[in-house]
Amino acid sequence: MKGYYFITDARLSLSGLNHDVRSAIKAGVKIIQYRRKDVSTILMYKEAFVLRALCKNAIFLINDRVDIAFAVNADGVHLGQEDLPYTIARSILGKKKIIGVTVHNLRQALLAAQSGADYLAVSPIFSTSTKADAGKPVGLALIENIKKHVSIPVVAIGGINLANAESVIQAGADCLCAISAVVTKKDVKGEIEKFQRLFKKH
Ligand code: TZP
Ligand code: MG
Repeated sequence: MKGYYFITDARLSLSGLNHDVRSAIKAGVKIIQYRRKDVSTILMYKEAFVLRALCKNAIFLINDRVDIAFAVNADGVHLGQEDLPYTIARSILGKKKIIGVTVHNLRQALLAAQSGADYLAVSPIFSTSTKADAGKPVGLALIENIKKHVSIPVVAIGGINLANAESVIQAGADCLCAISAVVTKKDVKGEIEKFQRLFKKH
């Protein structure tokens, strides 16, 4: 697990969810997360069902919702600190599914890793307006610190753009996600490729 990690954002998207996910796939992205807030369960299910089919050759994860992940046979789920506990999600989804956990400090990172999480998302690295309740920026130092203590992949998220992405990779992030820097642009594929090129240098 290395490179650019795509997360949908229907509110910020210029071209729509399906277009963005297709662009990410065309750019060669290997992990796609469907993240959708404040819509009905039926709409989430329908959108996720379509995206699942688009992401045949990519890892397809669902944000927050273990039920939707199960319903569309996603490859797994991504959980924040206020979502279902990791152990409960694991017991519902089974051993084979991927479960990622967002962490904001070393204590949460150690706990998630010990529990069996498949990867960690460290957030928000920098300040961001994409997620209203993202909390205070944790900075690059937390990536470095977590990488010293855990062996599972670390995804960096929050306020990442082309100007600071290099520093995120230097700090040890295995993957990075940049939402607004990508989905608000006309050429989503082209923007993702710029981030991917940064990983090729390492
Ligand atoms: N989780 C933590 S920060 C964030 C999410 C979903 C938003 C990241 O968006 P951006 O536009 O890349 O700062
Ligand atoms: Mg969540």
